[in-house]
Formats: sequence, structure tokens, C-alpha cells
Amino acid sequence: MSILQSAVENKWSKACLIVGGCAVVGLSAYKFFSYYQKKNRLVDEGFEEIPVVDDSVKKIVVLGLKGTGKSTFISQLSKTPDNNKILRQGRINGLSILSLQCGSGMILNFAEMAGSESIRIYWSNLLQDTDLLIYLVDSTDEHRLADSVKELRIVTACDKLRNLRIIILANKQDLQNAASPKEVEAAFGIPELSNRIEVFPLEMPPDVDGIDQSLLKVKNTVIMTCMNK
Ligand SMILES: Nc1nc2c(ncn2[C@@H]2O[C@H](COP(=O)(O)OP(=O)(O)OP(=O)(O)O)[C@@H](O)[C@H]2O)c(=O)[nH]1
Ligand SMILES: [Mg+2]
Repeated sequence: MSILQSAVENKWSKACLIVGGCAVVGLSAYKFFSYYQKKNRLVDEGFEEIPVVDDSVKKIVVLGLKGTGKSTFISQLSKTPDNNKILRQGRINGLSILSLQCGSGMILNFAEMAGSESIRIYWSNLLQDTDLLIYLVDSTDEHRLADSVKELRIVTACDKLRNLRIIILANKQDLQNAASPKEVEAAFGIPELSNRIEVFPLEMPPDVDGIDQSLLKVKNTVIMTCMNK
């Protein structure tokens, strides 16, 4: 009887040991797994390098002070005659967006964030993994030129953006009092940006039908810049 009893007790203690062992291993594995999940989440958050998913899809951010012509630029781009396909156009989460497929298959995703003072603090949030920054300037607005330069300097100050290409559009060239592209370029003569800035003239008068040559030239430059990236 006692042999039988000790055999049963032995079986039970073995079972308890196995179940207990499994529970400890399972719990440790769970803790280990959740620790690494949390760690990875922390590492991935913020302004971090992330792998490029598709090299043929380019992100172009359009910025500039209020009223400089950003929305007009995006709207006119969507009407250029040589567009292969407009994949998307409209407003999403406060951004004006345009997704254009070019002849080569390359997709240009433009996103505009408005330029009023209260919105400008969010500009930098948009710039992660940007292939090209297009920065519009109202060439007739001499008083805000210094502000425009200051804001570009602030938004590109992050070290991770040190290789970001920037196209400045000296807009509203159709108006008589517009500063010339050379004058705008001189105002943006920021030493730390000078090797990656290009200034182009642009005119998109509201009362004229059709697209000005200056816009077509800008579009070609955008395509070439993105292709060579
Ligand atoms: N004459 C002239 N007017 C222009 C030109 N480009 C834009 N405008 C006018 O400038 C005004 C402001 O243009 P928007 O495109 O709305 O400016 P925006 O930069 O998008 O402004 P926010 O989104 O408010 O920051 C509009 O009345 C346009 O018609 C241009 O080249 N010449
Ligand atoms: Mg706008």
C-alpha cells in the first residue's frame, strides 16, 4: 500500500514539477518578448532612419509662408498636359496632396502644409524621408522675405536633413514689383544651405488660362532631381 502511495505521490510531484517548470519558462519568455517589443517600439519612434520601401515613389514637401502660392502650384501641376496619371488629389489630414505618375513610372507624391504662423511649428514633422523640398516665396512681398529665409533655416536645421535638396520658387514674377530670382537667391544666401539650394522663377497669374513655361520648367527640374536621387 505504501509502495503504491509513494508511486502516486512521486507521479504527482513529477507532474507538479513539469507544470511549474513550463509556467516559469512561459512567463520568462513572455516577459523577454514584451521587453524587446517595448525596446523596439522606443527605438523606432521619432525621427529615425527607416528603410526605403519603394525607390520609385518620391516624397516632395511644398512649404512657404502664407499666400505664397503653394496650393496654386499644386493645382497647376495637376493640369500640366504631359501628366500620365493623377493617382490622388485633394486634402488629407490638413494637407493638400497630389500624387502624379510620370512617364517613367516614377510616382511623385506632393504634400503641402499651410504657411500661417500657427501651422509652421508642424512643418518639420512632415519632412522625414523627404526626397525634395519645394519652398515658395512671394517675390512681391519684400517685408516677409527675411521671415521666409528665417523659417527655411529653422525647418532645415535638423542634422538628419543635411542632404535634403531644396528648390526655391521665386513666385509671382508676373507682377511688376516682384523681386528677381537673383535677388531672392541673394536673400537666401545661407552658407550652410548654399550647396543644395536652387532658385527658379515662377508665375501662375490667376486671371490667365493655361500653364506658364516657368511651371513646366520647374516640373521638369523636379522630375530630374527625383530621378537622380
Ligand atoms: N499674380 C499672381 N498671383 C498668384 C501667383 N501664385 C499665386 N497667386 C495668388 O496668391 C494667392 C494665394 O495663393 P495660394 O496658392 O492660396 O497660397 P498658399 O501658399 O497655398 O497659402 P496658404 O495655404 O494659406 O499658406 C491666390 O490668390 C493666388 O491666386 C502668381 O504667380 N501670380
Ligand atoms: Mg494653400
